[in-house]
Amino acid sequence: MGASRLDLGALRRLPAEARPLVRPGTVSAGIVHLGLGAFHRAHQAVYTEQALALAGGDWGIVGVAPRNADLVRILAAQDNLFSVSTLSAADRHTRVVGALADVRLAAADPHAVVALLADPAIRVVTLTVTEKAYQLDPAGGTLRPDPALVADLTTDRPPATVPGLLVRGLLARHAADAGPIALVSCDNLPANGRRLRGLVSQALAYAGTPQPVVDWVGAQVGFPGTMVDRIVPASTPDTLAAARHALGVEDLAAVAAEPYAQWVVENDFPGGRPAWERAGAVLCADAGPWERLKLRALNGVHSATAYLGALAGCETIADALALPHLATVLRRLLAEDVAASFTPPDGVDVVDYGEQVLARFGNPAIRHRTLQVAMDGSQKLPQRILHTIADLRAAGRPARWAALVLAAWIRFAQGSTDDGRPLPLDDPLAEQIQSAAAAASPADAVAAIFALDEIVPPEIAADAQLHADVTAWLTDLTHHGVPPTLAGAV
Ligand code: CS2
Repeated sequence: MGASRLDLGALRRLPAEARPLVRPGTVSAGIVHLGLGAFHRAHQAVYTEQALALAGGDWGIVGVAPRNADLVRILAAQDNLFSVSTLSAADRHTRVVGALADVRLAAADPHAVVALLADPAIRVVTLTVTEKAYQLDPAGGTLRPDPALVADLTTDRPPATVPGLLVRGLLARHAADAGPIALVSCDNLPANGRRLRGLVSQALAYAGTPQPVVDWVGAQVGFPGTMVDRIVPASTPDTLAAARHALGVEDLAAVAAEPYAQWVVENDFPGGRPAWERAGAVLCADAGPWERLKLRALNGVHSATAYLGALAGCETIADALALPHLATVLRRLLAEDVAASFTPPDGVDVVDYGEQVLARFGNPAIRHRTLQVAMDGSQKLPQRILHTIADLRAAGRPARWAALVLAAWIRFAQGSTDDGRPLPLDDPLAEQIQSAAAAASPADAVAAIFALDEIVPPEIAADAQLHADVTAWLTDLTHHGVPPTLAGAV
């Protein structure tokens, strides 16, 4: 017999420290969140629940999964409850979160989602839909409408894409005169608030939206930029087993995360917002410096670890960090390239921040798979590595270690580990990347990758020194594999 399920009835049997901070079902909804993945459940849902517990407000979350029918079914059966386990080498604790007021599946009922966006009670829409769901070209942020998005923007059929849902929702909100709202990207896009504003305005233009509606969006819709941070790997059967052990009931929507969390949010909420600052979020005028810090010094280093680690056959980020010389190379990437590429937020030392990042990556209780971090490189590397390179090169500086990360990605895209085992390329541009990376020589592969203008900005593509550096690394990786390449470099 399996354990009974987590639901409202099970709450009073939970250990006291595992119970939600707010009484589930008692807070009415003020937020719609798109993207019900592990990251949302362990980040914004936790901050929002704490803000509700400390400051109140009608800010329950309606969680909308674009496509994951199983997750919606599971959460509905659990009365919208799920648990977050916080894991470190020394400690683990598990708590049920009561911030979700309801859950919806956009694919099954897109009209209900559009209606929610037009509901005056909803004043904030947060998004964690991953980089590719924005359908923007990663190099420049230009809308790349696929046939599904074209249909969403030019016909009356039910919207099937994230930009389509947002635009239909805003049109309906304008028509209903439902008041101001903020759309808050919590994805790791560069200048995510500005990117989302650009997405909406390009999509409105594509749809031939009348000027008064465009003006209404300009005046009534906020697009605050954010920096979001918490390492939350995809849940596995082990995650669920650990939650069952801690709770005494089965939680099929359980997630596990590191102890660290950070959220920096621009304070542009024309319809109000939860008191997230009471839960430790930083509300500010410009999240840009924090976002650059995090994308370059955390995510860029994460991608470096993922590609080099996967090539060397490491399953997790923590295993990869233990490869000889990898931590030294990452420290040099941080100190010589990342730190030299931009001005960090006041009072932050990039090298110290990087040390903290490496300690977090080494958390042995978090089994974050290299292949998970490696996916969607085309959507991630511009803001994680290419911007670092572009800023260094514009200042006339070398970008030696960042060039290694690009070479590792190209080598990864060639499809096998150092010892010949297959590596999957999970990327919306997989076909183009694979055929570019398969060119006859390292120099040709680098040239073909640099020619992918959806990913690589023109100033990088034209940089002969960078081309030579990436080619030299790729040649080493190809002939010697990861460990000797790293050993020879430091
Ligand atoms: C990771 C991020 O999967 C990835 O690409 O780099 O999800 C990372 O764990 C988070 O951004 C940490 O805040």
